[in-house]
Amino acid sequence: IIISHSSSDLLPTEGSEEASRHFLQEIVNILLAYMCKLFKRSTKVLDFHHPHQLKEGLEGFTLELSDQPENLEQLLVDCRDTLKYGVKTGHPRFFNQLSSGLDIIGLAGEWLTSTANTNMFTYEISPVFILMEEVVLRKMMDMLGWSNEEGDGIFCPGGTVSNLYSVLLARYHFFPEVKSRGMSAIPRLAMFTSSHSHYSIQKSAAVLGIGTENVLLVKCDERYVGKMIPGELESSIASAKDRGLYPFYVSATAGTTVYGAFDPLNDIADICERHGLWMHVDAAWGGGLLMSKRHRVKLQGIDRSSSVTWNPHKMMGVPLQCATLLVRKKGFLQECNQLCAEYLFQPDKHYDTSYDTGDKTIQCGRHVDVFKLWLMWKAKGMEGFESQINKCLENAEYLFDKLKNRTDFLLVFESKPEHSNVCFWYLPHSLRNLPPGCERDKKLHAVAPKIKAKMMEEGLTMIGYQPLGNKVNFFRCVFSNSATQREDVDFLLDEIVRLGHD
Ligand code: ABU
Repeated sequence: IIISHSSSDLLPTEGSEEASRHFLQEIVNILLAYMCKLFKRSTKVLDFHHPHQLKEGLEGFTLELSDQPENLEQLLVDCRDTLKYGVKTGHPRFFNQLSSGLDIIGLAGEWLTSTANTNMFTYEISPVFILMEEVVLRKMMDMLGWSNEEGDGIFCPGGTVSNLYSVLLARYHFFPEVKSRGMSAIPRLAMFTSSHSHYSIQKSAAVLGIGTENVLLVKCDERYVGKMIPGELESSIASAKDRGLYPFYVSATAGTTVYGAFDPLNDIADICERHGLWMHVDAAWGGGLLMSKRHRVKLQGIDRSSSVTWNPHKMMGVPLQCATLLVRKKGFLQECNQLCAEYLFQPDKHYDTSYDTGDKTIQCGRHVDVFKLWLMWKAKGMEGFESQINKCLENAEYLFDKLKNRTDFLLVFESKPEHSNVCFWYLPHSLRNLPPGCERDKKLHAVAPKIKAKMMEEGLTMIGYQPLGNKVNFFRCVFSNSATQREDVDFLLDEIVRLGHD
Protein backbone atom coordinates (compact mmCIF):
# COMPACT_ATOMS: atom_id res chain seq x y z
CA ILE A 1 0.00 0.00 0.00
CA ILE A 2 1.41 3.37 -0.95
CA ILE A 3 0.62 5.96 1.64
CA SER A 4 1.04 9.45 0.32
CA HIS A 5 -1.28 11.26 2.74
CA SER A 6 -0.09 13.72 5.29
CA SER A 7 -0.78 13.54 9.02
CA SER A 8 -3.73 15.90 8.57
CA ASP A 9 -5.48 13.14 6.62
CA LEU A 10 -5.52 10.87 9.67
CA LEU A 11 -7.97 10.71 12.56
CA PRO A 12 -9.63 12.79 13.89
CA THR A 13 -10.24 14.08 10.36
CA GLU A 14 -13.63 12.89 9.21
CA GLY A 15 -13.61 9.91 6.86
CA SER A 16 -9.96 9.08 7.58
CA GLU A 17 -10.47 5.75 9.37
CA GLU A 18 -9.14 3.75 6.45
CA ALA A 19 -6.06 5.96 5.95
CA SER A 20 -5.34 5.80 9.71
CA ARG A 21 -5.69 2.02 9.68
CA HIS A 22 -3.33 1.72 6.73
CA PHE A 23 -0.76 3.98 8.31
CA LEU A 24 -0.81 2.17 11.64
CA GLN A 25 -0.80 -1.21 9.90
CA GLU A 26 2.37 -0.16 8.10
CA ILE A 27 3.88 0.90 11.40
CA VAL A 28 2.98 -2.49 12.91
CA ASN A 29 4.60 -4.19 9.92
CA ILE A 30 7.81 -2.20 10.49
CA LEU A 31 7.82 -3.04 14.18
CA LEU A 32 7.07 -6.71 13.57
CA ALA A 33 9.85 -6.97 11.00
CA TYR A 34 12.21 -5.39 13.55
CA MET A 35 11.11 -7.80 16.28
CA CYS A 36 11.47 -10.89 14.13
CA LYS A 37 15.00 -9.83 13.16
CA LEU A 38 15.82 -8.86 16.73
CA PHE A 39 15.66 -12.43 17.99
CA LYS A 40 17.71 -13.84 15.09
CA ARG A 41 21.32 -14.44 16.00
CA SER A 42 22.45 -13.56 12.49
CA THR A 43 21.23 -9.98 13.08
CA LYS A 44 23.67 -7.44 14.47
CA VAL A 45 23.05 -5.95 17.92
CA LEU A 46 23.97 -2.50 16.65
CA ASP A 47 25.02 -0.57 13.59
CA PHE A 48 27.29 1.93 15.30
CA HIS A 49 27.83 5.49 14.11
CA HIS A 50 29.55 8.33 15.90
CA PRO A 51 27.35 11.26 17.01
CA HIS A 52 28.69 13.55 14.27
CA GLN A 53 27.83 10.94 11.61
CA LEU A 54 24.25 10.60 12.84
CA LYS A 55 23.95 14.38 13.09
CA GLU A 56 25.20 14.84 9.54
CA GLY A 57 22.56 12.39 8.30
CA LEU A 58 22.93 8.89 6.89
CA GLU A 59 21.51 7.54 3.66
CA GLY A 60 18.76 10.12 3.61
CA PHE A 61 17.98 9.80 7.32
CA THR A 62 18.10 13.25 8.84
CA LEU A 63 17.34 14.40 12.37
CA GLU A 64 16.64 17.94 11.20
CA LEU A 65 13.10 19.34 11.41
CA SER A 66 11.54 21.35 8.60
CA ASP A 67 8.80 23.96 8.46
CA GLN A 68 6.89 22.02 5.81
CA PRO A 69 5.00 18.83 6.76
CA GLU A 70 6.50 15.54 5.57
CA ASN A 71 4.21 12.97 3.97
CA LEU A 72 3.35 9.73 5.73
CA GLU A 73 5.51 7.68 3.40
CA GLN A 74 8.54 9.63 4.63
CA LEU A 75 7.49 9.15 8.25
CA LEU A 76 7.45 5.38 7.71
CA VAL A 77 10.98 5.55 6.31
CA ASP A 78 12.01 7.65 9.32
CA CYS A 79 10.55 5.07 11.71
CA ARG A 80 12.42 2.26 9.96
CA ASP A 81 15.69 4.23 10.05
CA THR A 82 15.26 5.18 13.69
CA LEU A 83 15.15 1.49 14.59
CA LYS A 84 17.96 0.66 12.17
CA TYR A 85 20.46 3.01 13.80
CA GLY A 86 19.37 2.20 17.35
CA VAL A 87 20.69 -0.56 19.62
CA LYS A 88 18.76 -3.84 19.76
CA THR A 89 18.55 -4.15 23.53
CA GLY A 90 16.25 -7.16 23.17
CA HIS A 91 18.84 -9.13 21.16
CA PRO A 92 19.90 -12.38 22.89
CA ARG A 93 23.53 -11.18 22.68
CA PHE A 94 22.99 -7.81 24.37
CA PHE A 95 24.60 -8.10 27.81
CA ASN A 96 25.29 -4.41 28.38
CA GLN A 97 22.57 -3.29 30.76
CA LEU A 98 20.48 -4.52 33.67
CA SER A 99 17.33 -4.01 31.64
CA SER A 100 17.17 -5.90 28.36
CA GLY A 101 14.92 -8.18 26.33
CA LEU A 102 11.62 -7.52 24.62
CA ASP A 103 8.47 -9.04 26.06
CA ILE A 104 5.65 -9.11 23.52
CA ILE A 105 2.89 -8.94 26.13
CA GLY A 106 4.67 -6.06 27.86
CA LEU A 107 4.94 -4.33 24.51
CA ALA A 108 1.22 -4.77 23.92
CA GLY A 109 0.69 -3.20 27.34
CA GLU A 110 2.85 -0.23 26.38
CA TRP A 111 0.87 0.25 23.16
CA LEU A 112 -2.41 0.18 25.04
CA THR A 113 -1.07 2.64 27.59
CA SER A 114 -0.02 5.07 24.86
CA THR A 115 -3.37 4.70 23.17
CA ALA A 116 -5.19 5.51 26.40
CA ASN A 117 -2.81 8.49 26.85
CA THR A 118 -3.99 9.35 30.32
CA ASN A 119 -2.42 10.56 33.53
CA MET A 120 -2.06 8.71 36.82
CA PHE A 121 -2.76 11.64 39.11
CA THR A 122 -6.50 11.18 39.58
CA TYR A 123 -9.07 8.39 39.64
CA GLU A 124 -11.22 10.81 37.70
CA ILE A 125 -9.20 10.22 34.51
CA SER A 126 -7.51 6.86 35.25
CA PRO A 127 -10.04 4.76 37.14
CA VAL A 128 -8.86 1.38 35.89
CA PHE A 129 -5.13 2.06 36.03
CA ILE A 130 -5.34 3.50 39.56
CA LEU A 131 -7.03 0.34 40.84
CA MET A 132 -4.58 -1.83 38.92
CA GLU A 133 -1.72 0.02 40.58
CA GLU A 134 -3.24 -0.76 43.97
CA VAL A 135 -3.56 -4.47 43.10
CA VAL A 136 -0.03 -4.81 41.71
CA LEU A 137 1.65 -2.86 44.52
CA ARG A 138 -0.26 -4.93 47.12
CA LYS A 139 0.97 -8.12 45.48
CA MET A 140 4.55 -6.83 45.56
CA MET A 141 4.21 -5.79 49.20
CA ASP A 142 2.85 -9.25 50.08
CA MET A 143 6.01 -10.65 48.53
CA LEU A 144 8.10 -8.43 50.77
CA GLY A 145 6.28 -10.01 53.71
CA TRP A 146 4.39 -6.89 54.79
CA SER A 147 0.96 -7.47 56.34
CA ASN A 148 -2.27 -6.15 54.85
CA GLU A 149 -2.39 -3.44 57.49
CA GLU A 150 0.88 -1.97 56.31
CA GLY A 151 2.30 -0.81 53.03
CA ASP A 152 1.85 1.81 50.39
CA GLY A 153 3.66 2.53 47.16
CA ILE A 154 3.96 4.35 43.92
CA PHE A 155 5.35 3.74 40.44
CA CYS A 156 8.28 6.07 39.82
CA PRO A 157 10.33 7.18 36.81
CA GLY A 158 13.24 4.83 37.57
CA GLY A 159 15.08 3.47 40.59
CA THR A 160 16.99 6.69 41.21
CA VAL A 161 13.74 8.53 41.82
CA SER A 162 12.46 5.65 43.99
CA ASN A 163 15.61 5.96 46.09
CA LEU A 164 15.16 9.73 46.26
CA TYR A 165 11.65 9.18 47.65
CA SER A 166 13.03 6.89 50.34
CA VAL A 167 15.41 9.58 51.62
CA LEU A 168 12.68 12.22 51.43
CA LEU A 169 10.32 10.02 53.47
CA ALA A 170 12.95 9.10 56.02
CA ARG A 171 13.84 12.74 56.58
CA TYR A 172 10.17 13.66 56.94
CA HIS A 173 9.66 10.79 59.38
CA PHE A 174 12.23 12.27 61.78
CA PHE A 175 11.74 15.96 60.97
CA PRO A 176 8.27 16.72 59.54
CA GLU A 177 8.98 20.44 60.01
CA VAL A 178 11.48 20.26 57.14
CA LYS A 179 8.59 20.37 54.68
CA SER A 180 7.72 23.95 55.57
CA ARG A 181 10.83 25.27 57.28
CA GLY A 182 13.60 23.74 55.20
CA MET A 183 16.99 22.31 56.11
CA SER A 184 18.06 25.19 58.35
CA ALA A 185 15.45 24.07 60.88
CA ILE A 186 16.96 20.63 61.43
CA PRO A 187 20.31 19.17 62.56
CA ARG A 188 23.04 18.06 60.17
CA LEU A 189 21.93 14.65 58.94
CA ALA A 190 23.98 11.55 58.18
CA MET A 191 23.08 8.74 55.79
CA PHE A 192 24.76 5.36 55.35
CA THR A 193 25.10 3.06 52.41
CA SER A 194 27.73 0.65 51.16
CA SER A 195 30.67 1.63 48.99
CA HIS A 196 29.17 -0.62 46.28
CA SER A 197 25.72 0.96 46.39
CA HIS A 198 24.16 2.82 43.49
CA TYR A 199 25.23 6.46 43.05
CA SER A 200 21.60 7.56 43.30
CA ILE A 201 21.83 7.49 47.10
CA GLN A 202 24.48 10.20 47.00
CA LYS A 203 22.53 12.02 44.31
CA SER A 204 19.47 12.03 46.57
CA ALA A 205 21.53 13.66 49.32
CA ALA A 206 22.66 16.33 46.87
CA VAL A 207 19.12 16.96 45.57
CA LEU A 208 17.57 17.12 49.04
CA GLY A 209 20.15 19.51 50.45
CA ILE A 210 21.64 16.93 52.80
CA GLY A 211 24.97 17.02 50.98
CA THR A 212 27.02 14.21 49.51
CA GLU A 213 29.64 14.67 52.26
CA ASN A 214 27.04 13.46 54.72
CA VAL A 215 26.54 10.16 52.95
CA LEU A 216 28.93 7.81 54.70
CA LEU A 217 30.06 4.93 52.53
CA VAL A 218 30.35 1.75 54.56
CA LYS A 219 33.10 -0.72 53.70
CA CYS A 220 32.24 -3.94 51.91
CA ASP A 221 33.70 -7.38 52.17
CA GLU A 222 35.87 -7.33 49.07
CA ARG A 223 36.71 -11.02 49.29
CA TYR A 224 33.07 -12.01 49.19
CA VAL A 225 31.34 -10.10 46.37
CA GLY A 226 31.00 -6.63 47.89
CA LYS A 227 28.49 -7.01 50.71
CA MET A 228 28.22 -4.29 53.33
CA ILE A 229 30.06 -5.27 56.54
CA PRO A 230 27.58 -4.81 59.42
CA GLY A 231 30.33 -4.09 61.98
CA GLU A 232 31.59 -1.27 59.75
CA LEU A 233 28.08 0.18 59.60
CA GLU A 234 27.82 0.10 63.38
CA SER A 235 31.14 1.90 63.85
CA SER A 236 30.35 4.41 61.11
CA ILE A 237 27.10 5.32 62.89
CA ALA A 238 28.94 5.71 66.20
CA SER A 239 31.61 7.94 64.69
CA ALA A 240 29.00 10.11 62.93
CA LYS A 241 27.26 10.62 66.28
CA ASP A 242 30.60 11.54 67.88
CA ARG A 243 31.07 14.18 65.20
CA GLY A 244 27.70 15.73 66.03
CA LEU A 245 25.82 14.40 63.01
CA TYR A 246 22.27 13.04 63.21
CA PRO A 247 22.15 9.53 61.67
CA PHE A 248 18.70 8.83 60.27
CA TYR A 249 18.87 6.57 57.22
CA VAL A 250 20.56 3.41 55.96
CA SER A 251 20.23 2.13 52.41
CA ALA A 252 21.08 -1.55 52.08
CA THR A 253 21.41 -2.96 48.58
CA ALA A 254 19.80 -6.17 47.36
CA GLY A 255 21.69 -6.76 44.13
CA THR A 256 24.48 -4.21 43.67
CA THR A 257 24.80 -2.75 40.19
CA VAL A 258 28.23 -4.11 39.33
CA TYR A 259 28.77 -7.26 41.43
CA GLY A 260 25.12 -8.18 42.09
CA ALA A 261 25.81 -8.53 45.81
CA PHE A 262 23.13 -8.79 48.48
CA ASP A 263 23.82 -6.93 51.73
CA PRO A 264 23.00 -8.92 54.91
CA LEU A 265 19.55 -7.43 55.48
CA ASN A 266 18.77 -9.01 58.85
CA ASP A 267 22.06 -7.82 60.37
CA ILE A 268 21.48 -4.34 58.97
CA ALA A 269 17.88 -4.37 60.25
CA ASP A 270 19.17 -5.24 63.76
CA ILE A 271 21.49 -2.23 63.64
CA CYS A 272 18.77 0.08 62.33
CA GLU A 273 16.43 -1.05 65.10
CA ARG A 274 19.11 -0.56 67.74
CA HIS A 275 19.83 2.99 66.57
CA GLY A 276 16.28 3.88 65.55
CA LEU A 277 17.14 4.46 61.86
CA TRP A 278 15.04 4.25 58.70
CA MET A 279 16.07 1.15 56.76
CA HIS A 280 15.69 1.36 53.01
CA VAL A 281 16.47 -1.57 50.71
CA ASP A 282 17.51 -0.71 47.18
CA ALA A 283 16.28 -3.88 45.47
CA ALA A 284 15.97 -2.20 42.07
CA TRP A 285 18.00 -5.03 40.57
CA GLY A 286 17.55 -7.83 43.10
CA GLY A 287 13.83 -7.44 43.86
CA GLY A 288 12.88 -9.76 41.01
CA LEU A 289 14.48 -12.66 42.88
CA LEU A 290 11.55 -12.54 45.31
CA MET A 291 9.63 -14.24 42.49
CA SER A 292 11.92 -17.28 42.70
CA LYS A 293 11.52 -19.89 45.44
CA ARG A 294 15.15 -20.88 44.80
CA HIS A 295 16.64 -17.41 45.11
CA ARG A 296 14.39 -15.37 47.39
CA VAL A 297 16.37 -16.44 50.44
CA LYS A 298 18.99 -13.87 49.37
CA LEU A 299 16.59 -11.10 50.40
CA GLN A 300 15.84 -12.49 53.84
CA GLY A 301 15.13 -9.58 56.21
CA ILE A 302 13.56 -7.32 53.56
CA ASP A 303 10.27 -7.56 55.49
CA ARG A 304 11.93 -5.50 58.25
CA SER A 305 12.67 -2.53 55.99
CA SER A 306 10.90 0.84 56.11
CA SER A 307 10.98 1.23 52.33
CA VAL A 308 12.03 -0.69 49.24
CA THR A 309 12.97 0.17 45.65
CA TRP A 310 12.06 -2.58 43.18
CA ASN A 311 12.28 -2.14 39.39
CA PRO A 312 10.26 -4.67 37.38
CA HIS A 313 11.92 -3.26 34.23
CA LYS A 314 15.14 -4.94 35.27
CA MET A 315 15.04 -8.59 36.31
CA MET A 316 11.36 -9.12 35.47
CA GLY A 317 11.83 -8.00 31.88
CA VAL A 318 9.00 -5.44 31.84
CA PRO A 319 9.54 -2.83 29.09
CA LEU A 320 11.16 0.38 30.32
CA GLN A 321 10.15 2.01 32.39
CA CYS A 322 8.58 0.29 35.33
CA ALA A 323 9.99 1.08 38.76
CA THR A 324 8.41 1.17 42.19
CA LEU A 325 8.90 2.57 45.65
CA LEU A 326 7.21 0.59 48.41
CA VAL A 327 6.74 2.13 51.85
CA ARG A 328 5.87 0.22 54.99
CA LYS A 329 4.01 3.04 56.76
CA LYS A 330 0.51 3.39 55.28
CA GLY A 331 -0.55 6.87 54.27
CA PHE A 332 2.95 8.24 54.71
CA LEU A 333 3.62 9.08 51.05
CA GLN A 334 0.50 11.23 51.05
CA GLU A 335 1.36 12.89 54.35
CA CYS A 336 4.89 13.71 53.27
CA ASN A 337 4.19 14.98 49.78
CA GLN A 338 0.67 16.35 49.67
CA LEU A 339 0.07 20.01 48.87
CA CYS A 340 -3.67 19.67 48.05
CA ALA A 341 -3.71 21.68 44.80
CA GLU A 342 -7.39 22.51 44.59
CA TYR A 343 -7.62 22.66 40.82
CA LEU A 344 -6.79 18.94 40.64
CA PHE A 345 -7.51 17.29 43.99
CA GLN A 346 -10.90 18.81 44.83
CA PRO A 347 -11.99 17.34 48.19
CA ASP A 348 -15.70 17.53 47.28
CA LYS A 349 -15.61 15.12 44.32
CA HIS A 350 -18.43 12.57 44.24
CA TYR A 351 -16.14 9.51 44.62
CA ASP A 352 -13.67 8.29 47.26
CA THR A 353 -10.84 10.78 46.68
CA SER A 354 -8.30 8.62 48.48
CA TYR A 355 -7.94 7.10 44.99
CA ASP A 356 -6.57 10.40 43.68
CA THR A 357 -3.02 9.20 44.20
CA GLY A 358 -1.32 12.15 42.52
CA ASP A 359 -0.60 14.04 45.71
CA LYS A 360 1.48 11.13 47.05
CA THR A 361 4.13 12.02 44.53
CA ILE A 362 6.63 14.80 43.89
CA GLN A 363 5.58 14.84 40.23
CA CYS A 364 2.30 16.21 39.00
CA GLY A 365 1.71 14.32 35.76
CA ARG A 366 2.58 10.65 35.98
CA HIS A 367 2.90 8.12 33.18
CA VAL A 368 0.92 4.86 33.37
CA ASP A 369 3.63 2.31 34.11
CA VAL A 370 1.49 -0.32 35.77
CA PHE A 371 -0.51 -1.72 32.90
CA LYS A 372 2.28 -3.59 31.07
CA LEU A 373 3.35 -5.22 34.35
CA TRP A 374 -0.21 -6.16 35.24
CA LEU A 375 -0.73 -7.67 31.78
CA MET A 376 2.56 -9.60 31.91
CA TRP A 377 1.70 -10.89 35.39
CA LYS A 378 -1.66 -12.11 34.01
CA ALA A 379 0.09 -13.74 31.04
CA LYS A 380 2.91 -15.46 32.94
CA GLY A 381 1.65 -15.81 36.49
CA MET A 382 4.27 -15.90 39.21
CA GLU A 383 5.48 -19.17 37.74
CA GLY A 384 6.37 -17.58 34.44
CA PHE A 385 8.41 -14.84 36.09
CA GLU A 386 10.04 -17.43 38.33
CA SER A 387 11.24 -19.62 35.49
CA GLN A 388 12.52 -16.67 33.43
CA ILE A 389 14.47 -15.36 36.44
CA ASN A 390 15.85 -18.79 37.29
CA LYS A 391 17.02 -19.16 33.71
CA CYS A 392 18.93 -15.86 33.84
CA LEU A 393 20.73 -16.98 36.98
CA GLU A 394 21.49 -20.36 35.39
CA ASN A 395 23.08 -18.54 32.45
CA ALA A 396 25.23 -16.58 34.90
CA GLU A 397 26.31 -19.79 36.60
CA TYR A 398 27.12 -21.33 33.22
CA LEU A 399 29.36 -18.37 32.34
CA PHE A 400 30.98 -18.42 35.78
CA ASP A 401 31.77 -22.16 35.49
CA LYS A 402 33.27 -21.66 32.04
CA LEU A 403 35.47 -18.78 33.19
CA LYS A 404 36.69 -20.73 36.23
CA ASN A 405 38.30 -23.25 33.89
CA ARG A 406 39.97 -20.80 31.51
CA THR A 407 43.49 -19.41 31.75
CA ASP A 408 42.84 -16.52 29.36
CA PHE A 409 40.13 -15.07 31.64
CA LEU A 410 40.30 -14.05 35.27
CA LEU A 411 37.30 -13.80 37.59
CA VAL A 412 36.99 -10.59 39.63
CA PHE A 413 35.64 -12.59 42.56
CA GLU A 414 36.03 -16.31 43.02
CA SER A 415 32.74 -17.12 44.72
CA LYS A 416 29.65 -18.12 42.76
CA PRO A 417 27.63 -15.03 41.73
CA GLU A 418 24.58 -14.39 43.89
CA HIS A 419 22.74 -12.59 41.11
CA SER A 420 23.14 -12.75 37.34
CA ASN A 421 26.24 -10.49 37.30
CA VAL A 422 29.51 -12.12 36.29
CA CYS A 423 32.61 -9.92 36.44
CA PHE A 424 35.87 -10.83 34.75
CA TRP A 425 39.02 -9.68 32.96
CA TYR A 426 40.28 -10.96 29.64
CA LEU A 427 44.04 -11.52 29.61
CA PRO A 428 45.52 -11.14 26.12
CA HIS A 429 48.62 -13.25 25.37
CA SER A 430 51.00 -10.40 26.18
CA LEU A 431 49.69 -10.14 29.75
CA ARG A 432 49.38 -13.82 30.62
CA ASN A 433 52.92 -14.24 31.87
CA LEU A 434 53.11 -10.96 33.74
CA PRO A 435 52.87 -11.30 37.53
CA PRO A 436 49.82 -9.61 39.16
CA GLY A 437 50.73 -6.06 40.22
CA CYS A 438 50.90 -2.44 39.11
CA GLU A 439 52.56 -3.04 35.77
CA ARG A 440 50.04 -5.68 34.71
CA ASP A 441 47.12 -3.63 36.07
CA LYS A 442 48.13 -0.60 34.03
CA LYS A 443 48.02 -2.63 30.84
CA LEU A 444 44.95 -4.58 31.87
CA HIS A 445 43.02 -1.35 32.47
CA ALA A 446 43.21 -0.58 28.74
CA VAL A 447 42.09 -4.02 27.54
CA ALA A 448 38.32 -3.90 28.15
CA PRO A 449 37.81 -0.42 26.58
CA LYS A 450 39.77 -1.48 23.49
CA ILE A 451 37.75 -4.67 23.08
CA LYS A 452 34.50 -2.81 23.71
CA ALA A 453 35.33 -0.21 21.04
CA LYS A 454 35.96 -2.92 18.44
CA MET A 455 32.87 -4.78 19.62
CA MET A 456 30.69 -1.74 19.03
CA GLU A 457 32.20 -1.08 15.63
CA GLU A 458 31.48 -4.67 14.57
CA GLY A 459 28.15 -4.82 16.36
CA LEU A 460 27.74 -8.56 16.97
CA THR A 461 27.39 -8.41 20.75
CA MET A 462 27.59 -5.87 23.56
CA ILE A 463 28.87 -6.03 27.14
CA GLY A 464 29.75 -3.31 29.66
CA TYR A 465 32.95 -2.63 31.57
CA GLN A 466 34.03 -0.43 34.46
CA PRO A 467 36.69 -0.09 37.15
CA LEU A 468 35.57 -0.52 40.77
CA GLY A 469 37.50 0.55 43.87
CA ASN A 470 41.09 -0.54 43.33
CA LYS A 471 40.16 -2.93 40.52
CA VAL A 472 41.07 -1.85 37.00
CA ASN A 473 38.56 -2.02 34.13
CA PHE A 474 36.78 -5.36 34.00
CA PHE A 475 33.81 -6.71 32.06
CA ARG A 476 30.43 -7.04 33.73
CA CYS A 477 28.12 -9.52 32.04
CA VAL A 478 24.50 -9.37 33.19
CA PHE A 479 21.62 -11.62 32.27
CA SER A 480 18.07 -10.31 32.29
CA ASN A 481 16.94 -11.34 28.82
CA SER A 482 14.96 -14.56 28.69
CA ALA A 483 15.93 -14.99 25.00
CA THR A 484 19.59 -15.54 25.89
CA GLN A 485 20.84 -19.14 25.65
CA ARG A 486 24.10 -20.87 26.48
CA GLU A 487 25.21 -20.59 22.85
CA ASP A 488 25.09 -16.79 23.26
CA VAL A 489 27.33 -17.00 26.31
CA ASP A 490 29.79 -19.13 24.29
CA PHE A 491 29.60 -16.59 21.47
CA LEU A 492 30.38 -13.71 23.83
CA LEU A 493 33.56 -15.36 25.09
CA ASP A 494 34.69 -16.31 21.58
CA GLU A 495 34.08 -12.75 20.45
CA ILE A 496 36.11 -11.27 23.32
CA VAL A 497 38.96 -13.63 22.49
CA ARG A 498 38.76 -12.75 18.77
CA LEU A 499 38.68 -9.00 19.37
CA GLY A 500 41.20 -9.07 22.19
CA HIS A 501 43.81 -11.19 20.45
CA ASP A 502 47.27 -9.59 20.36
N1 ABU B 1 20.70 1.76 37.75
C1 ABU B 1 20.63 1.69 36.37
C2 ABU B 1 21.34 0.45 35.90
C3 ABU B 1 22.34 0.73 34.92
C4 ABU B 1 22.87 -0.55 34.30
O1 ABU B 1 22.21 -1.13 33.46
O2 ABU B 1 23.93 -0.96 34.70
